[in-house]
Formats: sequence, structure tokens, C-alpha cells
Amino acid sequence: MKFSVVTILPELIEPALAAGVVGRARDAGVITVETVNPRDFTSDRHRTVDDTPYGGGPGMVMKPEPLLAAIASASGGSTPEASAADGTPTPRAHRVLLTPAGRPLTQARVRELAQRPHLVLVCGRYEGIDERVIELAIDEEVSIGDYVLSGGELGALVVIDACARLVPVVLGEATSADDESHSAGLLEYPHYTRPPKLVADRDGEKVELEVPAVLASGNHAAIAAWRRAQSLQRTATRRPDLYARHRLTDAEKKLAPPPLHARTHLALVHHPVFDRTGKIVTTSLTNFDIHDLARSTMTYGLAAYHIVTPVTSQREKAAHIASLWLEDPDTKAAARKPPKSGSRAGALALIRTADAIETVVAELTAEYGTAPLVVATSARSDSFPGAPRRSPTELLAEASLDPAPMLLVLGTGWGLADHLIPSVSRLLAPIEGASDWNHLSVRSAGAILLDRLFGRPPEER
Ligand code: 4FV
Repeated sequence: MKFSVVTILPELIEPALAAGVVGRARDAGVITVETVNPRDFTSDRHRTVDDTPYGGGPGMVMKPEPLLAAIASASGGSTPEASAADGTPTPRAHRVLLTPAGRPLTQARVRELAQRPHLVLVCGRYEGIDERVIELAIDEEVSIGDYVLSGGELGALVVIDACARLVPVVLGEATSADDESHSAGLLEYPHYTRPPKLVADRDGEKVELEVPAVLASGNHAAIAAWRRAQSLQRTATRRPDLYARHRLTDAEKKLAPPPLHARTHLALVHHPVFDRTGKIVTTSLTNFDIHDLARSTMTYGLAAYHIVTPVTSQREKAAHIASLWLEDPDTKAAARKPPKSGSRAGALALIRTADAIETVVAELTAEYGTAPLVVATSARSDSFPGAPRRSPTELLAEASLDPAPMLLVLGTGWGLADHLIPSVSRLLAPIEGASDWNHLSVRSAGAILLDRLFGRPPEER
């Protein structure tokens, strides 16, 4: 495979390709790299390659004539018109401009580019190049990322490196590239090598870091499963965009815990909450909150809805209202459905009562064998200062692959008394409308949050 780099700074290209995998590939003649300098195609005494922009504005623009001549020269005999003596057309050089305005470079694009026998990589400098050069002599514009470089050379090097390692014989082991397409679309699992126990210093403290036991087990199936689970988990938390596009294979579905909605619990907290003056109070039950949030709980497939109040008579009243509602034949049929997943929670009553949020946490810990992720909601972004704030998408990515249950905590009155609820470890970003007036009822806020977390977007219906 041949790369021709059109650049006014050829000295940036050569040293970066001298060593490592790419250097060996060049030594072996598997790839060749040449540079072509537009300055060599100028005719004035100063060898001028730039000029001021029409329309004004800062910086300079690369002028078309030397650049066009350099691209034509770099493309050599492999222009579309060129053909061998016997008339068979020679493969055309593919001319790529490196620019932040180009199509983002992905591994899929790299695989396509690596099929080409000859890539001409055109590097801009200054503000960019005259648009007519793109029209006349560029086949494709490529960006290596959403940032602005001082020139396209680093982009060209990125393209060369990524393509070169896909050219047969370049990679030492045939499996290295295989493995990647295998886990295509997911981030790689973590790697370890010896020693098994690494003794090191972390911020002045001595720590011992061990290699995960499964990797030394010799059990190849268990190792493969662990690696795949790590890949999925990392992708979900670090790159929710990639994860959303990934179609789980049957094997991957088995590795994933039951769907998050089926192990998500809603809690409506009547104490401790603030009143309008900031005092800690206990609010009264409301019939509407019990009914409407129970309906939302059912609609979005949650495990249960917990009504939390320290007042015994209020819990009895809540249980009574719930029993009336659950007596309704339609509700009964839906609420008694066995859980889809292995969770035990679905088998319990949909509406439950508790004296305190800590009681709910203890119940869920006992039921699931692991403590819930406790997520508070608030209209104020400054409540629960110790808990990281999450958008619904971020929360989904974080919680979906962790088998722990999730407890979504809704406040009443003027909101949850944050300093009195230490089990909260995440805060959902407040719902914001188009106005500054932010006083949704807890029934509305709950429904909106559940739809953002678990509602199927209209375009997927
Ligand atoms: C770039 C990128 C990039 C901007 C002005 C060239 C420079 C100069 N290339 N991905 N991002 N290029 O910033 O590929 O003309």
C-alpha cells in the first residue's frame, strides 16, 4: 500500500513513521510513504503557498495552484485518465483531505481506506485551503476528531498508522486484528500481564493490585465470558452512544443482568422533607399520588412502589387505598403477573409501605442480595451536594449492567431533606421546562422521569 502525503512540512511526517509496527512495515516494503511539497510547485521567488482570504477575516488560506500541482504529482500515474500502455486503467489514487469539516474517522472507515492501493493525504495549514481545490482534486474529506489542529499532518499520520496495521503481514499476530472485529463496536476489555500482585504507591500509600482471579484460572470459557462482560460494562458506562447502537448477541444477553426497569423501585417520601420555610416536616398522604404513581409504576414495568411515612396510621391508610386499587379486576390481572426476570421483587405487591427510606434500602438489600443504587430526584440542582449528578442517559448506562436494584426517591412538600438521607448516591438532573417556574407535582415529575428512563422513544415504536 502506498501513501503520498501532500504537505509543506514534510519533516513532520518522516520521523513519526520510522519505528514500531509502521517502521517495520516500511522496511519490509509492505507500505511505502512519500511526501510531496507544494512549495516545490511554486514559481515565484518566495515560493509562496498561502494568500489572504477573500472577504477578509483572520489568517491565511493555501492558494490553489501549487496545491493542485502537488496533488496531481502525488497522484502520479494513477489519475483516472491514466492507463497502462495496453489500455487497462491503473487503479486511481484516492485523494483525502484532512479537515475538521470531514467525515469522522472510524475503524469502519479505516478498513475501507486500507483497501485502497494508493492514498494521497492532503494536509492543510493556516486557516485551510481554497475551496476550489476540494472541488477539483479531493475525493473525500476526513476528520480525526472534533478539535482544530495547526495542520493536517497529524491527521495524515493517524490515517497511515491505522491503515498500515490492517495491511496483511504488518501485524505480528494474525489474531490481533481478528479480535477487534470480533468485539466490533465495543470497547476492549482490560488487559493484565505479570506480576500477579503489583505492589505500588498510590498518593503516598502502599497498595497491592491483583490480577482478576478468573484470568489465571485456565478456564477459557470463563475468561471469554469475563472479558465480554467487561467490554459490555465499559462500553455502557464510558460510551453510551456506542452501547446504544450495539445489538446484544444471545450470549451477551445471558451475561447482562435482568432489565433495569424490572429491578427499579420507586419511593415516595413523606419524611424527612422540607416545608416552604426549610423546616423538616412530615407531609400527609394524598390519594392522587398513590394512584397516579402506581399507574406509572405499572406502565413503565417497575418492580414496586414504596410509600414512605413514619406515621403508622398513614401507612395503614396507604395500604387500604392500595388494596382498593389492586382489587380492581384489570389492575389485579396486570399487577399479579409473574416477574419477567429472575428478580423476586416482582412477585411481591406492587404498592408497599415503609416507615423510612432506610427500611426500603434494607428490604431491597435483603431481597436482591446487594444494596440498591439510591437515586434522588430534586427540582433543585444544589441538593445532595455529595451525590454525583446524572442525566437519565448517564444513569441508564451506569445502572443497566450492574445487577444491583435501583431505588428512585421522590420527595413531597418542598423536597427531600437531603442531609438526612445519607443512602442517596446519585442525583437525577432536575427536569427543566422552557420557563423558570419549576413546580411540577411529584406525580408529573415521576412520570416524566420514568418516561425519560424507560419510555420507548416515539421513533422506535
Ligand atoms: C484536522 C482534524 C484539522 C485545520 C486547519 C488543518 C487542520 C488546517 N484534520 N482532523 N481535526 N486540520 O484540524 O483532520 O488546515
